[in-house]
Amino acid sequence: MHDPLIITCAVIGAELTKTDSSYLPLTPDEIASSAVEAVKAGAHIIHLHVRDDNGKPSQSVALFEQISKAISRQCDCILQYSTGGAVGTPLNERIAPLKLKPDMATLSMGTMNFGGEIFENSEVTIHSIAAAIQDNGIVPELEIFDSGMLDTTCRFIQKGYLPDKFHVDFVLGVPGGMNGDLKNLMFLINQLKPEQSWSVAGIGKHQLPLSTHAIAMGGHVRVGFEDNIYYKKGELAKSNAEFVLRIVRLASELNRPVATLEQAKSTLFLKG
Ligand code: KMH
Ligand code: ZN
Repeated sequence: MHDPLIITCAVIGAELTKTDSSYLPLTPDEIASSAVEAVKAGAHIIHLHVRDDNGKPSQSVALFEQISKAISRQCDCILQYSTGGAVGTPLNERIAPLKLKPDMATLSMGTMNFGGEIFENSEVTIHSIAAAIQDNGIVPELEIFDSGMLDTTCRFIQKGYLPDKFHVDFVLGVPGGMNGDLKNLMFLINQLKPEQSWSVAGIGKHQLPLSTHAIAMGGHVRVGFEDNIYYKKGELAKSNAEFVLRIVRLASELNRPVATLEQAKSTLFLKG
């Protein structure tokens, strides 16, 4: 029997602009409203990046605070801050918003090519972010973009640098990481212990097939504009909520119950 399904919505990310899609939420109000709509559609976790006045990616503590408060005023959900930021964001900025003590924060487990750029996560960087997460009493979500990052995770746990109970998210399809082929997801989950909770974030066209397989196999799902802007080939999604609603419908068709917020918190090692 699988755990009830947890849905994450990654509402904007750091890379996309209005040139990619005019439907992207960029201002603080737009990001908060889009997140609230996604939660009302069924999302449990909001994976949060913020943008500044010019729509550029930012790790501003004030903006994270403003948007988090706006979301929390309007709905109950699990707030998960990005510590990845944008490619090239300095370490001190990546960890700065953690002092607001969100429920969760991401921890990317290795350096990689990220499109034409380099997403730097040396062991020193991973250590520093892991320490900041732990010091603020935040639950990490380990972001795995490639199989070696799972090996790094095991090494960090064995050395006691990370808790041995963790939730892992496979982000598949970033150019430079593992591609979104289902065989890659199978390879990764075959290395996990049976009780390990995992989710998958498929990039672009991989989002729908990987999400569907995750629902069927007992994993959890991340959708949203950060990873994919198309609802179907050639048709832009108009909102994050559309993606979430589709996952809720698929779960119902596949007889996978969707978690309550309390069930999601318990699966993710969050205190009620
Ligand atoms: N924007 C990417 C370079 C995370 O949120 O933790 C990194 C990223 C990962 O989005
Ligand atoms: Zn992100």
